[in-house]
Amino acid sequence: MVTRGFSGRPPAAEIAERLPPGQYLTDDFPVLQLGPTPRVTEETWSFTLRDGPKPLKRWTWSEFAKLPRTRWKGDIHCVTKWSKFDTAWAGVSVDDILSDAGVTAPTAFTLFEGFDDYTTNVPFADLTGGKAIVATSYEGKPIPPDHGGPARLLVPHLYFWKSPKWVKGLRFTRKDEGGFWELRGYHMYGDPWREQRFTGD
Ligand SMILES: Nc1nc2c(c(=O)[nH]1)N[C@H]1C(S)=C(S)[C@@H](COP(=O)(O)O)O[C@H]1N2
Ligand SMILES: [Mo]
Repeated sequence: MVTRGFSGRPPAAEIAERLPPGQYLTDDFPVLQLGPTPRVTEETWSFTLRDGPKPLKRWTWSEFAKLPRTRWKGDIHCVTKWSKFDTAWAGVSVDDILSDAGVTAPTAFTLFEGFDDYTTNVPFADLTGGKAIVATSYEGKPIPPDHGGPARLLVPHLYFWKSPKWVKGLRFTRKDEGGFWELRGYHMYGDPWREQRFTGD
């Protein structure tokens, strides 16, 4: 009989199949960020949807908590080459955020912002159909501050730098504008399966 044993690791063949090129599997959850963890609480957190500079709608924590919840469980892939399997998140899908605002996407491009002023761009097409959520829980508990709590974006089909921690807003942009890492040599799209790590990959 084949069991997963105590480590919870899938068999080697399955690991190989689920790992994008150049990645290795870790059971840890490394913390990677530009600066110190900003102090953001449920009281000070809010999320703002903008069209360029123009605010379309803003939610406080308690307003956000009333939106429909979406769960997602799956694998995440960091450009520094670690991947983690079967991570479980819950939050509000970008679809539900837009529909609560009564907004249809005004452009095809977006830029997300964190409370630490980190930014990253994601095409709007990559946010729809449940492909992206503003997560407020991890493994059934509030997200720890080091991993972006109280709320972080999760766009798990792209490298993890595309998932801003302490997320404070989504801004539609006229054209595809690079964020922090994209302006410093990282790929504008960041598909782990096509190994789009750096500009030109
Ligand atoms: N706000 C913010 N979000 C961020 C970052 C950051 O510096 N600030 N770093 C990114 C990078 S490069 C990675 S790999 C992941 C790491 O998330 P983790 O610390 O939860 O593993 O967060 C991403 N989101
Ligand atoms: Mo990263």
